[in-house]
Amino acid sequence: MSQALHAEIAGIKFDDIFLNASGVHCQTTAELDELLATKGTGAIITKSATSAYRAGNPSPRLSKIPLGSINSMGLPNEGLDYYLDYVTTKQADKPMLLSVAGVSYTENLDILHKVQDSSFMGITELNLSCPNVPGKPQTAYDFETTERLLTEVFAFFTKPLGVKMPPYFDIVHFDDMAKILNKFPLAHVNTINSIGNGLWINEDTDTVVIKPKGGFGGIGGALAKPTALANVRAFRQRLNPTIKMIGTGGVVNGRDVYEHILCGADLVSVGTQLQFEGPSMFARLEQELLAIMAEKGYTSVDDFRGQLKIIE
Ligand code: RRO
Repeated sequence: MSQALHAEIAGIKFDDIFLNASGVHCQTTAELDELLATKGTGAIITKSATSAYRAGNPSPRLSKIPLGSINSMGLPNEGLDYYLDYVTTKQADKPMLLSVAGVSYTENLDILHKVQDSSFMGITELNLSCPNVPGKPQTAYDFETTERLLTEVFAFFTKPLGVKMPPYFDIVHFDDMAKILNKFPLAHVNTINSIGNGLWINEDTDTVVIKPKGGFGGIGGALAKPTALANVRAFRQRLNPTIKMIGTGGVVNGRDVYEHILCGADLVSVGTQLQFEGPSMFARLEQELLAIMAEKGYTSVDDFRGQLKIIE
C-alpha cells in the first residue's frame, strides 16, 4: 500500500492503482485469492462471467509472441454464480470488481438483472469487447446496439457499473463512442481490451500459433501500448470527468504505467505481462513507478494524471 498511489471510483477507495486485467489469473477462487494477497494490487477483477460455466475454445488458445501475446480463449469461466458468490462472501481489504460478458444482448441483460438482485455492492464491469467467441461480433463495435443496451441496462441497474471497451482506431469513433458513453452514469471506462483478430505465424512451421478461429486472436502486451495509450487519452479528453478510467494495454514496466496515468488513467490493469511474469510483477511495477515519480518530484499520482504534453 502506498499513499502516493490511490484512486477512487464510484466512491470506492483504492489504496493502490494496480489490478489484473480481467481474464488473467482470475478464473478460479485460488487465483483470485492469490491476487488479493499480492503486494501491489489495489483491487482485483474476476474473469468475465457468463450465465453458466463455459469451457472456452480448444487449446492451444494463448501464445506468447515477440513483444506480446495472442489469445482466443473463448470466454472460459466458471459461470456467474461462482464469481458472485466469491465477491459477496470473500472477506477482502481491497475492492473486488465483477466482470461480466453475455454472449448475446439478452444474456447481458439477464446477467445484470441477477447482479442487481444480488447483495453485491461493488463495481461491475460489463465487457463489451470480447473478440473471441466464434460468430459473435464485439458489441462495442456496433454503436447503435451499445447505446440501446446501455439504455436498457441503466433503466434498472442502480449499482456502480463500468464498461470494458475494445480499441478504436479512428478519431470519429472516439467522438461518437464518447458521446454515447457520456449519456450514462457510468462509474468507469476501461480501455483497451486486446486488439482483436490479429494473426501470428510460426516461422519454422508456417503454422498459426493458436488453434481457434484458424489462428486469429486478440493481441496484447507491448505491441498494444500505443493503441492503448491513444484510447485512454482520447476517452479521457472526451468523457465526463465523473467517469473514471482504467488503463489497460501494453504495460511491461513502471514507465508504461506512468504513461497510462499521463494519458488519464485512474487505475492501471495488466494482462499479458501478468500472465508470463506472475503476480510478483505488481511489486516490481510499483517500485518502478515510485522511482520515476521520485525522480520527477511527484508525491501523488494526482500530480501528473492527465498531464500529457503536446507539441504546440
Ligand atoms: O476469453 C477470451 O477469449 C477473451 C475475452 Br472474454 C476478452 O474480453 N478479451 C480477450 O482478449 N480474450
